[in-house]
Amino acid sequence: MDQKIKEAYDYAKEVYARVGVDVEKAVKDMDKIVLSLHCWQTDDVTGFENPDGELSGGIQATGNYPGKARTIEEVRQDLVKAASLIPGVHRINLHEIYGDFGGKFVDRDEVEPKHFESWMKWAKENNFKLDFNSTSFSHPKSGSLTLSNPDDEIRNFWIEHTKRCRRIAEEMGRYQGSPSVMNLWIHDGSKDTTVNRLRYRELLKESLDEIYSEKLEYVKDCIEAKLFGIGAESYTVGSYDFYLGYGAKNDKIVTLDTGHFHLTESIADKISALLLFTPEIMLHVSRPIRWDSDHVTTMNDDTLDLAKEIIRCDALDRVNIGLDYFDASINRIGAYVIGSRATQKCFLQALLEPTELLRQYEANGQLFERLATLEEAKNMPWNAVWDYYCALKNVPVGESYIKDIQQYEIDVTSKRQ
Ligand code: RNT
Ligand code: ZN
Repeated sequence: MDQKIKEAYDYAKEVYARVGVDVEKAVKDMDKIVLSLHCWQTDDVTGFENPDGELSGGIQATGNYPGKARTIEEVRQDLVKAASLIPGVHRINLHEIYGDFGGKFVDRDEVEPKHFESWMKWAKENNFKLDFNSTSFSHPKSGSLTLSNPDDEIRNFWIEHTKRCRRIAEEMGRYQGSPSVMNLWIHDGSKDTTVNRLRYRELLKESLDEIYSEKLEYVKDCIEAKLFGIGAESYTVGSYDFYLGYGAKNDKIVTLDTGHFHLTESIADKISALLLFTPEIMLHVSRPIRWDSDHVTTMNDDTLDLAKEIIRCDALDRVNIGLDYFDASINRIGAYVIGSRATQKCFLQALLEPTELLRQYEANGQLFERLATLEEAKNMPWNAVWDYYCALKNVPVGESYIKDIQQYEIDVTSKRQ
């Protein structure tokens, strides 16, 4: 390892020891920060069911940066490249539309574990574990209501789809010897004043009851709420209150997508409340700009606060960390690497927080001392620890990954026309 990196790390250990922080332990604990990399940043949420179709369901990838992945091989190649620039061992999060359908049209109510066999093998070979998502959007039957649709034919179609997705996740979990996190997000909602709010929510509740009636072993079921979508501004059937209630009552994991709340709402503050009433937490770490715009995650205050709360609650073993953004305006591999490393940096700072000292101050009513320590902690040399961690894991230190991505663009993605 570069001598300068080691020296800076040793100095950081001294600084942190003064406030009672064990830097070596923090570095070890970084291995518990397992990210679930969302496959959909590779190709702007297109998938392989209908590669020429339009993205629907109130979400949109904006931008036209060249070089998006067009095939399953390209998606995998890009994921492997991105992962090689992110320290640690991580998971891959698939959507149903990314199945290996062999060029044939497989409808959502026909999908089977066999369509994900090649993914499972690939993941094992590349030391990834897989997570999964049912896909309600970008389909002729998506409309504005799926699992909450009063039309039985459509509702049953989506129930069947979601049940099948849970079975696929079960197969993944069994195969990899680690439960697969199976996330359910549907876009159901409406653009303008809705007068039958209760009815659609009743229907969604009934659909979920039916979907979850099948007991599985290797699946962690998650339900993801949202505030609104494009074209569904007035009413979202699966609102936060709805899923929080459902999750608390039925022992389901509530997914917190950091773009799915009012912009002044603190997602960090939800952690300690959810932990008391739901089994685990799933995160979709994102960056909303003015709305749920799915910008690339950066090391901002929101993400830092979220990471700190998780560490302060000692909840790493109950929190699943997924990323969720899709920026089509910049190099997509770069987008993964920036967002993943930013999330890791936030968790590293959280692990280096002098929490014990802060708690003592708080308990003693020494609030000046608490605030002063929080402020000083911001400029303690956590970045020296980050460089050391990257060097230790044999990934590029600092901004040096930029040239790797530029080279990959020259060699690989720029040739995709
Ligand atoms: C949409 C949700 C959802 C999707 C993915 C593609 O607002 O955040 O998680 O981003 O399922
Ligand atoms: Zn999400």
